[in-house]
Amino acid sequence: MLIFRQLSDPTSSTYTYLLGDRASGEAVLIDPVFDQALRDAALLDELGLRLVTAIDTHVHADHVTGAWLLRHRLGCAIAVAAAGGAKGADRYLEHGDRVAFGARSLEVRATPGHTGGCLTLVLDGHGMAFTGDCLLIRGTGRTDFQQGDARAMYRSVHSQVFTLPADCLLYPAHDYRGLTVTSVEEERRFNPRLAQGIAEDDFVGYMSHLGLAHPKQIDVAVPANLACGQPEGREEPTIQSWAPLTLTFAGIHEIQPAALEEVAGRIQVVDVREPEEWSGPLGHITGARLVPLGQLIERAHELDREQPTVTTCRSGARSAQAVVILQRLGFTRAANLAGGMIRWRAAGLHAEGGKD
Ligand SMILES: N[C@@H](CCC(=O)N[C@@H](CS)C(=O)NCC(=O)O)C(=O)O
Ligand SMILES: [Fe+2]
Repeated sequence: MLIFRQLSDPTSSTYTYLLGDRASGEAVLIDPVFDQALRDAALLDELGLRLVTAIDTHVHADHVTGAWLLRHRLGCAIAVAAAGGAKGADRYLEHGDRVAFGARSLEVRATPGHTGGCLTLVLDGHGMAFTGDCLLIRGTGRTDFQQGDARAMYRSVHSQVFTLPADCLLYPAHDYRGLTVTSVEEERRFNPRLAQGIAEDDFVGYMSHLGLAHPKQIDVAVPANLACGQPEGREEPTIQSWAPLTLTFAGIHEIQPAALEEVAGRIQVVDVREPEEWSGPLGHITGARLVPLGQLIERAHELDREQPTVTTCRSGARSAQAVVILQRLGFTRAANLAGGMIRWRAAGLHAEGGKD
């Protein structure tokens, strides 16, 4: 079974694609974004997938790739186009290569035009292709920087993309209107730059009059991406380090019961249940402070913003919302007790007033 997720980076309108093979648990990410790498790692973890390769369709001009950061954290390989000029990858892809994940694989097609090293990745079976910034939905990538070449793009699309089956789904690296997917048939008929009947010279004329401003991040992004996204002084997104925490795909820092027990004496624990639950059979954690969720905003001044804070409740749901509220109020180090008091007790940990 194929696992497929389309993820977005709203700042740069970039799509990142996760493809996983359920049987083997192996996965690849296409065009991960530096600022979203922890989110992507959390999703892989929650889906029980192991990232084998991070692939960039090209040297991006508008955002920094997450490839280096994902390799650093998860130990995956980095694959880039040999023709792209980036250094520090583990694989340099050529036209016709395959990138495997479990029993599945992506076929590499060279589709220069937006940059000299642009790749389109075609899933085995030809039901899906990832066109990078070559063919976009009812558009194309621009061809006015980074070895851009409108003639090369026209030929790339006609020879490598429009030759795929009509119902092959096409997923671009960007969409600036929030559109998510198209198909070969749709683009052959309706792409305003490339539909049937539009000649190469017409396309070149169209592309020379786009009048787009340069991407805002180009001076930072291109040098960083030529090093596969190695930070070199740029701030690295990190998981808070005051305790062994994990970050969920929902965006909440979490701590497991055994880890909380280790640090409980040094941090503040806030129990956001109602008073009758606090004195009920699950009991409460020694030293915790009771602040019901409904009173958290008005009573936040009773808490120390500078101290790491763990929130808890019965199951870990209300306390996850408590973390969100505390963060909004300026608590920069806040995490949720995963599974709440139920998991705490199931782990055999002590609770004041708890009944067996
Ligand atoms: N406003 C965006 C521009 C991004 C941009 O130029 N994107 C390139 C892909 S890297 C492109 O081909 N855009 C096509 C278009 O905007 O129609 C930014 O500053 O990042
Ligand atoms: Fe691009």
